[in-house]
Amino acid sequence: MAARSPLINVMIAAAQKAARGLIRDFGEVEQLQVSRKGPSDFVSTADRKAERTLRRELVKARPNYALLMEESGETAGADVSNRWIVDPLDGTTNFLHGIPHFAVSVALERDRQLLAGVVYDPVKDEMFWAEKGQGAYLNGRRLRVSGRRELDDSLFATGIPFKGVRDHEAFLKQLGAVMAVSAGVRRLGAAALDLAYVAAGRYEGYWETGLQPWDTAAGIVLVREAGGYVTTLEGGPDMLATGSILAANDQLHGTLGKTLRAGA
Ligand code: 2AM
Ligand code: CA
Repeated sequence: MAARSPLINVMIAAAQKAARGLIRDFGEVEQLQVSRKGPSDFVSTADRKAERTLRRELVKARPNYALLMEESGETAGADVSNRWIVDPLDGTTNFLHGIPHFAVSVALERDRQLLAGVVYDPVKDEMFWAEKGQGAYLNGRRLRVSGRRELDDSLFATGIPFKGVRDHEAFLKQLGAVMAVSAGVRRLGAAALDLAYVAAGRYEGYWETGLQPWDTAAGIVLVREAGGYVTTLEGGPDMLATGSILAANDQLHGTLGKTLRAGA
C-alpha cells in the first residue's frame, strides 16, 4: 500500500464525503428520468451540495488556503501561495442522464504549480491520487501510463463539442485525423476521468478544448506522475488558462499532437 501524505489524506477524505452525497442523489436521478421536466434542478442542487461539503472539509483542514470552485468561483485566502481547484461533479451531463460515469476532482496548486490531485469515481469506487514527486496511484496501486507506441494499437479519448460552444469544424477535422490512424476514439463525458484513465494506461491519450481549470487540474498531476506528458493542443504549457489539453503517454504525446494539428 502506498504511503499517503497528510495532504493527500485531506483531499481523499473530502472527495469521499462529497461523493457519498452524490451517490445518494444519483439514486434519485435514476427515478426522476421519467418526469417530463427531468431531474435538472435536482442535479444542480446535488452539485451545489457536494461543493459545500468539499468547501467545508477543505477549509476545516487548511483554513487559509484559497479556493477555485466550479459553482462558487474564486475565494481568496490569507495564504496566497496555496489554492484548491475543485470540481464537485465532473461529468454532470452523465449524472443528469443517469449514466454512472462521473467524478469528484480536487487539486492543490502551490506557488502556481500543480502539486497534488485526487479524482474519485464513486460508482466504481476508484480513487485516483497523485502528489508531485511521489507517483500516481489507483486506490493502493501505483500507476504508469501505457507502453503502447504504435498509433494503430492505441485508444484515445476526447470531448465532443456541443450546442453553443467551440469550433465544431476544427473538432471534426481532429477526430477525422485520429480515427483514421488509431484503434478507436472514446467520448465518456468526464474530463477528470479521461485524464485519470490516461494515467492508468487505459487510454494512450486524450485531447479536448474549451475546458475549465477545475476539469483538468487534478488529472494533469495524475498523468505527469504516471510518466505521461500534458500540454495544450499546440504543445504549450498553459492548459489551465487556455482550456486546451493534450495528454498522452510519453511515447505518443508528440505523434498525437502532430496528428491533431495536421488534421486542423
Ligand atoms: P462538467 O461535467 O463538470 O460540466 C465533457 O466534455 C467535459 O467538459 C466534462 O468534464 C465537463 O465538465 C466539461 N465541461 C467544461 N465546460 C463545460 C460546459 N460549459 N458544458 C458542459 N461541459 C463542460
Ligand atoms: Ca467538470
